[in-house]
Amino acid sequence: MRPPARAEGTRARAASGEGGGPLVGVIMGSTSDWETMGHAVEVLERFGVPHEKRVVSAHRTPEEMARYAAEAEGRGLVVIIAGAGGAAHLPGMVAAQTLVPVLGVPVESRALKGMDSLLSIAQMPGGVPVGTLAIGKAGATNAALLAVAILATTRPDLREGLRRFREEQARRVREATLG
Ligand code: RP5
Repeated sequence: MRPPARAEGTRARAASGEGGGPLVGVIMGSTSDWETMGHAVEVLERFGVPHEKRVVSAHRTPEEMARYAAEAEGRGLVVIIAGAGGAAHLPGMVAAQTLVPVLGVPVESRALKGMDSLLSIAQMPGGVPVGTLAIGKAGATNAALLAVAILATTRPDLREGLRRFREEQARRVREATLG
């Protein structure tokens, strides 16, 4: 499958860090997922990564989901972060219809505390990968950090940003006081 010329151009732009359209797509199955998925967007904003956020439901708007996946590469998305809860089919069904890497975030469900979401996202059949993160806020945060790390393979500025982020995190642990 040869990527369209626009995708080639966007990849070059992603590599250089020049401005333009979104490089990371953050999608979620429902507005109720935003409380969790907002943490992914927060990280992308902190690193200055161009992104978009959208509700796309595998069950309630399957045609839109298919279109989003089919158009993702041509629109220049480099990574898709997909969050869903319960019967969490969104990340897998998007991954089935695009070559853009999909990171799945299991949203904590009320009934089963997100175990259903986790297993729905993690247990993909061999051949159609979804990079599955932890349930909830940690998963959303880490999905965005992984997206930044993927972009950082060709962006020294983002690599440096990640290095500073880790240093700052370590400093806070060392300086933590109890009681
Ligand atoms: C999933 O169903 C969504 O990802 C959400 O986590 C869950 C519940 O959705 P709502 O009923 O809150 O809209 O598709």
